[in-house]
Amino acid sequence: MNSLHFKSFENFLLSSAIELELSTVVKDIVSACTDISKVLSCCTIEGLTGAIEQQNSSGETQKQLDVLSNQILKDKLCLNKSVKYIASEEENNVVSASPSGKFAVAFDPLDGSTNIDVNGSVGTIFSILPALKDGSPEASFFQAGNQQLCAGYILYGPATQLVITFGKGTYIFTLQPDANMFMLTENKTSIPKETSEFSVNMANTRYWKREFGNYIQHLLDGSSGPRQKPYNMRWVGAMVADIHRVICRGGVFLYPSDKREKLQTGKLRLVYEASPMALIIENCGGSAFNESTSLLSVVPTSLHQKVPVIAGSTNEVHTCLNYL
Ligand code: P6P
Repeated sequence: MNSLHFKSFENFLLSSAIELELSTVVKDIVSACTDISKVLSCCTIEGLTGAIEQQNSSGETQKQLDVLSNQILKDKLCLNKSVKYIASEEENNVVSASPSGKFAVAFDPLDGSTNIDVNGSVGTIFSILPALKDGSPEASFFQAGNQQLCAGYILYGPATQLVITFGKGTYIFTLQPDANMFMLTENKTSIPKETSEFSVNMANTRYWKREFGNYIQHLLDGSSGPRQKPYNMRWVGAMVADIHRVICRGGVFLYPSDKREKLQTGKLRLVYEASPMALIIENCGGSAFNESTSLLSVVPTSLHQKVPVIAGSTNEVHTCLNYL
């Protein structure tokens, strides 16, 4: 079936009766990410790979493309009168845009950017919250994930895909580069409740709590162990790519808290990574928890706060939580 049979993202927004101002913000994010996709496709030729001599708010060395992707999104959103605040992994503080704006937008502009130098998959993760009329700029981002109006990611892989939810199902669109349009290729996707595939960085085994280590060991024991079936493992090293696989074919994505000084509450950031991913996953029948609570009910207390993430096929998520 050729792409003419697929509904475009524009038509999807119109037919879903998404509120007009929210639509303009989402379209600006998608437009900026289409520009990022073009930059990534020729970054090696343009000499844009590699790191720069500065760190982001989490103390991670920034890549040139982290900074450039952040700038593309910021420039676009600061021109949108409906955007009041912007939060980004690459910005220490909240950026104030239009004082009369209705929305607060948070994003990780280039998640998994260490994959760039090896032409691996990377992505942009975004979250849209109602901007609060009163309080500090940060206060608009200190809302639980279940207050999000929209969450999504763009996966820059063999195909560039947009995965998005407005709270009524999760939809997958694929970029048709010639037409510069995203076409609906998966309507109301659904994550299988059971899985035989887990996603974790096994190199961190020595840092895990005993209970989490037991959970993983029983997956590795396979048919001869208490789980009584074989498990497979995948780890791309970019949350967007690993979560996308979980959304497409099931699985459980695991980044627990560990004994390392900076990772005692996990590695992934709540506001612009875990919360949007949790809304996306819960809207296609999956589950997303820290090590005890639904991630959508966790209220951020700092902009770059980190959380553990146990997310994906519901039954496997709850089995893992029972170990913890
Ligand atoms: P590790 C990328 O740096 C990231 O924030 C996520 O996208 C990814 O899932 C995780 O960190 C990878 O962490 O410890 O395997 O390098």
